Amino acid sequence: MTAIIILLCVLLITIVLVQIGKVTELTAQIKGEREVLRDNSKWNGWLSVAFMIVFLVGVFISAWEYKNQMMGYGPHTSASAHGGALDDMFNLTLILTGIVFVLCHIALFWFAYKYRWQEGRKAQFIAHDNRLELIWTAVPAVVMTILVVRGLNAWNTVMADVNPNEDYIEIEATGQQFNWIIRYPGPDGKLGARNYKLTGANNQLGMDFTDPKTWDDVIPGQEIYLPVGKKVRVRITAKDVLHNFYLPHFRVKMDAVPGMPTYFIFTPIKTTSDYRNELRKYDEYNLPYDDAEPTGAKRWEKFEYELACAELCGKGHYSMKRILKVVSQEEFDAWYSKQESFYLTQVRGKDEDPNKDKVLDIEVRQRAREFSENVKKAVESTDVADKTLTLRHINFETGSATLTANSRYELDNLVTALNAFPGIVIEVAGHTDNTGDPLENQALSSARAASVVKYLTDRGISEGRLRPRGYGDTKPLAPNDSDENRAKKPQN
Ligand SMILES: [Cu+2]
Repeated sequence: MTAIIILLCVLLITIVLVQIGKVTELTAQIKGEREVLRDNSKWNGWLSVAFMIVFLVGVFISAWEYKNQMMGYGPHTSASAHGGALDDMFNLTLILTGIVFVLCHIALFWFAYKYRWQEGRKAQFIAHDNRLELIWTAVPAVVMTILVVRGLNAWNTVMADVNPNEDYIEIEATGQQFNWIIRYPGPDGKLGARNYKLTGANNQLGMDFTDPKTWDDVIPGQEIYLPVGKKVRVRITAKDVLHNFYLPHFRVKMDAVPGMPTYFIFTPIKTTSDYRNELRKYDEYNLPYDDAEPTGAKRWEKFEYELACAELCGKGHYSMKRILKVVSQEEFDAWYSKQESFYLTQVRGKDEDPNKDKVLDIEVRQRAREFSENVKKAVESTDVADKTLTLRHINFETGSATLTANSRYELDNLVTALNAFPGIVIEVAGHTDNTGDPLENQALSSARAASVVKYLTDRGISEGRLRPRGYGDTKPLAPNDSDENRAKKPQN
């Protein structure tokens, strides 16, 4: 039905147009062709002038109206050190092309008016003019040279790589459908190696955990933090399709290309709260953030820097937005110290951990720190519970009193503690789990306590300070209800 109506409408409009054509022809015949030509020319001329004025006024009004949404105007000044140079380039280009645009626009429509057809006027033809040719070749060439040279200069400054001795932090952004995986180096300041063949459900980046530099790398949650005033080098990669690492407030924009690492270096110069305070001066940012809550937070209070993907990378493209917080160095350090190593929290000890049988340097350091804190507490405390130290990382071969190679780290911590506090005397208590014969377990626990004592005396601790004792399976460290718990064998 709708189709028939549309068809009818088209038919009727065609008939109307044909009829109008016929009427025009008829009037032309009555008035004479010349008369019609003169009228048409006059109308066209005046309409050209009207269009010239209306369009120009419209251009200026809309440019003024939207200037705050355009980069570098109103509230959205650059928040990075290099951004100002890029904004200046855009401004210069805008001014130069703006002048050319206005002149061309006026000339085009003024000429259409001025040289409209008029009775008795003949066109004057100019075949060639060297001076004109020179002017309109030389002027654009000079202007283009200025723009290109300035542009190259800015490009070389913005894209210059960091000097290895410089103070900077390097992070990594990997785009995938549809999110950014951001990786920070751990306290070593270095990002570990990656190998795409290692990519898996629990290792989205394909981090190579045989490289010690990956051990402390951090993959933070939704919010990304950066310290103000510090140079940031972002390594940019992609896993599937083209993405684009885009921080509009910092004038940072770089393609993320699968198989081709790119980078961008920038220095944030305004913290999130600095930027909010700038927005505060503008009326549009003093409107309520949520229209449903007119007395609630204002727009400037809710402002956040955003990381977006500026490549149409698929239908979930929009969801690649992330919040970036630029904070003071102290706030950054506080946030950073709370971040946990991806490897140690997600991968360590699991099947995919290539270092399962090794004790890592960072673990050794961490255990030594924990141990010395516990010893200090035990020495100072009067509570019996505090005086019992569980040596969690000492293990024996199953059913034997032979210490595993990895047990030495904890025992060395104990040697350090005994040397630090020469006055203390300890009871070394051996335990077993409750599988097997209780009598045998009793013997085994005593033997285990003895091998710990031997280890300690071999390292210069006097035997008089050590009281070995076997508790058998009577005092297990963990309830004897699972294989995992049975593996825990404390000494105190
Ligand atoms: Cu994307």
